[in-house]
Parts: sequence; C-alpha cells; structure tokens
Amino acid sequence: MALDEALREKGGIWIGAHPETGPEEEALTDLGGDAYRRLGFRLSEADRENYYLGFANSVLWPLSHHRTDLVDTNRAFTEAYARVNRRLAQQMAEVIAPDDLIWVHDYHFFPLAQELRKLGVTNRIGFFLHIPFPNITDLAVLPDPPAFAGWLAHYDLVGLQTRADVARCLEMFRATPQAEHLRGGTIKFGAHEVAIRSFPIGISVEAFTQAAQGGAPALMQDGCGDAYVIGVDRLDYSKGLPNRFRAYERYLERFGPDPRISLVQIAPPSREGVKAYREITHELEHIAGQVNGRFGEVHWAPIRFLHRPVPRDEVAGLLRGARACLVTALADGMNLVAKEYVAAQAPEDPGVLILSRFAGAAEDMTEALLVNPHDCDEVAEAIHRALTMPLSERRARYRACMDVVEATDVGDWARRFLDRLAACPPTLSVAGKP
Ligand code: ADQ
Repeated sequence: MALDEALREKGGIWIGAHPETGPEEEALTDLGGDAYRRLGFRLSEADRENYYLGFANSVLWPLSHHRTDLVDTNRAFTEAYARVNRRLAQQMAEVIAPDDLIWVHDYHFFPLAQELRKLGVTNRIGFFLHIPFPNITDLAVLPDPPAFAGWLAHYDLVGLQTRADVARCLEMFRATPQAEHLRGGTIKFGAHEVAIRSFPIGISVEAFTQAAQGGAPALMQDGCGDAYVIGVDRLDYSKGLPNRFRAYERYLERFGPDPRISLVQIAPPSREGVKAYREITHELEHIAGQVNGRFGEVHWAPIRFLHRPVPRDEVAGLLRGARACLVTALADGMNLVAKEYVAAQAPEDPGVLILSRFAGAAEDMTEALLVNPHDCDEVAEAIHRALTMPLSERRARYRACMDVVEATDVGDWARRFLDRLAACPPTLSVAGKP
C-alpha cells in the first residue's frame, strides 16, 4: 500500500518475490502493472525453505523479537541467505539506471547493498527495517555477528521505526571497531557514511477511515452480544496472543462474565511452514476452548477466535464497532493495527486502544492505555477501565492518538524517507568494503 502510492506518484520499478516458486531464472520476470513496472524475483522451492522460512523467518525474525530460543542455526539457511541476496543483486544490477534511488525493505535483504556495491553500483541505497532492531546481545546468535554491521554500513540511509531502534543500532555501531560515530546518527565506516534515522511508519489514514465507515460487517450482525473487544493480528508468536487470551480470562475471573461482551480475535494463518507458528495455533485453540468451556453459555462464547483471513474492509468495519482494541505484542516494530483501530473510530463516541509498551507504536501513542503484556492483571484491569471509561476521557485519548496517526500518514512517511535518501552525499567507494 505504502509503496504503491509512492511508486504511482514518482514512477519507478517495484521488485519483489515472484508469487510462485520455480526454477531460478537469469532475469527478473515482468509481472505486469499499469502505473509502474513490477518485476518478480523467482525463488526455488529450496530457497523458500532455506532462505525465506529458514534464515529470514527462523533466524532473523526470532532474534529481532527477543526469541533467540527459537533461532534455528542451520548452515544451509546461512548459505541460502547469502546466495539469494547475491543473485538478486546481480539481477537488479541489470535494470538499475544511474540516477535511480534504490529503496530496500526489511530483514530479508540486509546484505543487498553490500552485494550491489560489489557489482559497482554507486546509486544511493536506502534500507527500511519494519521489525525491531535487535538487541546487541541477541545479535551474538548470528553465525557471523560482526558481518551484520557491515551489511548495514553499505547503505546510505538506514530507516528504523522508533528512536529506541535508532539507539540500539547506534549501540551496535559503537561496539564495532571499524565504525566511527559522527555527529547525530551518522556512522563513518571506512570511506562510506551511513545515516541512521527513525521514520515511524503509519497507515493511509483517509482510505482506512473511509473503509471503516462502511460499518460492522455481516459477521457481527447475528448474536454476538452488544459489545466486543477486538484483536487483529497475523498469527505470530511475537503478537502476544496466548497472554492476551489469558488476560481476558483474568478479566472474566475478576470482573465477572457478561454475556453482552466478547473478545473477537481475528488471526489469519502465517508462515505455517515454521514449527513455532504451528505450535502457537494449537496453543490458542486450546486456551480459547478452555476459557469458553469455563465461562461460556449455550448462546455465548466469551472468546471468538477466527483463524482465517478476513477482507480488509470488513476488518475496518469490525475495528470501528469495537469498544476496545487489544494490542499485546511482546515485541513489534510498529504495529499498524493500533493505528488502524484509532483511525476507524467515530470521533463522537470512540473506543479505547489498549497498547503494549513493547510495540513501536507506544513510543508516540502515549495516550493509549499502555500495558505490560506479560502482566495478565494489568491487561485485565485495562480492559475493565476501557469498557467503563467516561466519554470525555475516551474522546481526549482518541484525539491525542489520532494526532499521532495523522502525523505518520504513510504517504508522508514514504516522501520523507525518499527525500532524505536523495539528500545523502553520493557514494564514491564501490570496492565492496566501504
Ligand atoms: P506485521 O507484523 O504484519 O507487519 P502489523 O503492523 O500489525 O504487523 O500489520 C499487519 C497488517 O495486516 C495490518 O494492516 C492489519 O490490518 C492487516 N491484518 C492483520 N490481520 C488481518 C486479517 N485477519 N485480515 C486482514 N488484514 C489483516 C510488520 C511489522 C510491524 C510493522 C509493519 C509495517 O512486524 O511491526 O508495523 O510491518 O512496518
């Protein structure tokens, strides 16, 4: 969404994964597209296993979300990650024009600038990390920890979600002997300079607000009680879903079950090729079954758990109708659902956002009800507080959160990043080692 808007505005080429795996191809495949070119990069089935599900999602994802216990140190993953990035750089080098700005997204491509530089690419290259910047101690589980700083050092601009992420990144560079810390957040690494800045991502506010005004979908019109609290997340262990269900159970224990209120949790499957993702699905089904068995009535289930994708407009309508939204991530780069919930609210009678302190969104959305997601009692109390909050306080909190949502609109976010990237000094060294 974010990039689609920027590409329509400025033109350019989008390069992403080809929707199907297949034999490796020599060149990027044309995927069609009306407003700008879209090129697909083909992964083989083995790349999908070892690079995508492997190094990206079984090493980099858990280590960035403080789950080093889930890191799978498989040599084949490491090798595939290096190889796929090298091959992508070779294919990109064929289509890059001299003045193009190159904007790389996310942890799947940390080494891409280094590979492009080795091929003599001197274009300005920016990188945006959508997930938390890892703790320096967690980086030690990588097969070659010092290489990580080197990967980042070949970009001109590294964009991170929050000021806390920038602080962690700078801490890593401070501990890296080749890195010299210049003024502000700029690092000199050999002859090359890389700027580290925060660019908190947001949503397309107007589009989402409009979608939400369509109202609650058919899904909610039949016997769900009068009110509901909502959660919308990809089913991922970082989103803190088991602790959310346990906190809801604690809420029922402490404040009493009320058949007019339910928790609606929408969590479509994600990365089911990774064991930890399959396990969490079973855990959630188990907890929901337990809580519903303990507190439910014949015509009422306290937790309604939908383990399937729901169309975006329906999600927007559901968010608008919810009296409160639970975002209880244990670690999260930003969390767009927090911003979507606020944007979906009716200003005259808004619901309340309950937001984990560990989501990037909490850095600026300080007027949400901030909670420690590990503390079931604190979350249970926040649910009770949200559902009994006077209208004047709900409006004041909504206004303050909405100011943040508007200030981080995704269109402005992309413009700010690209303007900053265009202003970076030109790269002169392309030797592969800045
Ligand atoms: P995600 O981890 O995917 O993104 P998030 O920021 O919450 O997390 O974005 C999820 C998006 O998917 C939201 O737009 C949400 O509405 C949508 N979505 C979730 N469940 C859905 C469902 N059942 N049906 C339809 N839509 C659903 C990563 C990082 C985040 C960071 C974003 C953007 O992990 O921390 O905020 O990138 O940078």
